[in-house]
Amino acid sequence: MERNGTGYTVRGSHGFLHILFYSEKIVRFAYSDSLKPPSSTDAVLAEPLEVEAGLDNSKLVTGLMTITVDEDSLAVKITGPGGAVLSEDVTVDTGKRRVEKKKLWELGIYGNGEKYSWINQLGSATFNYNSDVLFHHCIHNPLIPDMHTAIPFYIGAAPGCAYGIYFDNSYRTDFDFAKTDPGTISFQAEDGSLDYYFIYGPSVDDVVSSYGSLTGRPDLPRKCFLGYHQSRYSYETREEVLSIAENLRKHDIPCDVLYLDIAYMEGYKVFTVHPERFKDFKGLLEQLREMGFVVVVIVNPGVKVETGYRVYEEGLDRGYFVKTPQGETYQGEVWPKPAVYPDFLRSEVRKWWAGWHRELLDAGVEGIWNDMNEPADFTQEIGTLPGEMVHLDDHGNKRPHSEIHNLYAQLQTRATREGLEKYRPGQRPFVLTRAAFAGSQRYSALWTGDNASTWEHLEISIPMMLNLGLSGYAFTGADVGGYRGDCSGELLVRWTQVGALLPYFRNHSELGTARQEPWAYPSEILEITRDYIRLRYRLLTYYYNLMRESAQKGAPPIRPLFYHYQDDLRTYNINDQFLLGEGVMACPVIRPGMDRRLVYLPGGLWHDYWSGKAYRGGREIICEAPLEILPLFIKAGTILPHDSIEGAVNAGQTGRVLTMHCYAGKEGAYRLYLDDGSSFACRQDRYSEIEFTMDSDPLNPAINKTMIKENYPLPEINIKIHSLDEEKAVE
Ligand code: MIG
Repeated sequence: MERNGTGYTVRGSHGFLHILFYSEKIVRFAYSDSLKPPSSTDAVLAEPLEVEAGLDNSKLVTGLMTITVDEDSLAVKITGPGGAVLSEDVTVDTGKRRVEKKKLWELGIYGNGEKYSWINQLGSATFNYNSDVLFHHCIHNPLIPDMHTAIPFYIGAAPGCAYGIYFDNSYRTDFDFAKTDPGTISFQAEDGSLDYYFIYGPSVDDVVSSYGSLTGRPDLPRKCFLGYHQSRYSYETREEVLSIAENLRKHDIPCDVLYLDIAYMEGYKVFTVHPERFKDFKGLLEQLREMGFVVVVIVNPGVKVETGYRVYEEGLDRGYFVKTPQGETYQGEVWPKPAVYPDFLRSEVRKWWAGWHRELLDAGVEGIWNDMNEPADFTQEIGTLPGEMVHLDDHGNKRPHSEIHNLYAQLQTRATREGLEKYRPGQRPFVLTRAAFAGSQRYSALWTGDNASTWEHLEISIPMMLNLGLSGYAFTGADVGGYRGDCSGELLVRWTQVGALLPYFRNHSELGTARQEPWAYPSEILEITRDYIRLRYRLLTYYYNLMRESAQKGAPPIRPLFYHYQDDLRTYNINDQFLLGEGVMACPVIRPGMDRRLVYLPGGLWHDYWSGKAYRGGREIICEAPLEILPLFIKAGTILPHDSIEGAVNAGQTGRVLTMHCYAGKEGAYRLYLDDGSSFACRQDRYSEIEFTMDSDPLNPAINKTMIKENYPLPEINIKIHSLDEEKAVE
């Protein structure tokens, strides 16, 4: 092993291994056939650093880890503090771009982006190649591993120890988590390089945070996008959208965001608006804005092949579409029938695409929804472009679609975001995507695509979203009520209870299914649904603060229980409870006809949010949960801001009165952040921060308030103490 630039290189019998550090805890192992490491994908933002290390033959010793390399096979072994083995290769096959590692002490495997799986993926196998699954099968089915999104990153965890592995390869990758051989964890790529990062914990939180420093963190979203979104495939006319808006207000349902799905276009041509059905588009958006709504429209990558259509003709003239190996423009098919695909790999093409958003944004559109960006292609059996199609990069190099495929959506969202930044300057952009790759969290929120109105899909949406959060993706959600099929009233209520606590909260349904807006149901269903949409608005400032934590430190807003109780093995396989931040625990009902459920309370004291009763944790309890109750527990020591919105309207205006709910029984602290919720003024210090602390007195804790920064108008702030008095005696 020898020093090579900022890193180290080992020359083996079949090639070179480059070892590079990105922090004390992030080490890259990159195999190549020269003294140069392979180039990274677009996912990686960080640059290698000098980390102090001692070189001892084939051993590299840092303050934290010892890395030993077998000079012949280039197999790696990593030990951590105290000599514990953190990772150990069984075989490395650079030709196949395959590593087999010993399954060591891991009791849980988590992450892997968007997967139809239980939270713990130990014992399973998976692959990553973005797919418009619904085209062939019903997605979210345990037998169909295809998903819209590819994030080749997993976490291995056990009490006291955790690591992450990010495989930086955009081709199809396959992972086996001790499924085929209970003693082996392996990963492999179809092509490209064997280039991966080992991230040391020892806590899961450390791993997720480091992964964010490597691939980027999401920006703080506009506050209104944390509200409730109402959508359908499709609101087909301006009258229909207006009546949806009016119904939301009439029924007193808080809602901030409305969607226009593909029917708003003329003949599914992107960047057009249907001249009759959406006559006076600008006026419509204006009217909706006055009612407190922002509007998001869908923009798919497929460009209709049609003489005289500006986007097609200009792109064709400039050679901006993906080509065949023979150099012709590749033609596939999506909604507009014959379609061509912009080659977003080139910055010039992204800039051009960004420019096309101008008219929509000038008319008053405030967010863009990128669908079908796996990308979908109806002409191919595989549902997407053949791998040999050709992209051109900024240096004029040809790159096969099989390499760019998983990055395609990310490149589109990047272009979309550029458009929003350019034509809505001063406003934080909102982009929603269906397909994604590692790093996409920098550009867009993500929804998990075509689920169905079934209890199973409600159930699976929880581990799916938790694993996405562990994969660096903070702003995610599933279609509330389910997309395909008809949603029953009971399912809508239970799903809204979950959706109201997941980061991205949108009710959306497919063409031809039963109407899924809350007022399409009997009044009892409408009322409970509305109550939970209101609960979300009461928690809006809390949620906004959680998103800020993600933006700064990478911690996802929703967390599996083991995230904060890594030493408690009983939390390792809990799929139907989750934490919102550290102090709020949701225990939803996800089965029909159930009016109670088993709840695991981790160690500590917990307050029942609804009844005020308190419980000692470290055990299971049975909790009453009639249809109107989503069991919620607040950990003693939690200080939870509540917004005062009762009625509807524009989340941007919320937060005028905040009540800090202080849950007694343990000391606690909370730092409240406030800004205008929409612009970048916060980057110029236009924000306020207040630190609240509470002592451990169970009856009458003292609450202290310290102003950390006061550079944004403060709301009226009230304090409400939830004590542990005799009536509420701890059970
Ligand atoms: O295959 O634009 O997942 O949310 O409503 C249908 C119509 C295409 C798929 C998306 C869905 C959207 C629908 N789209």
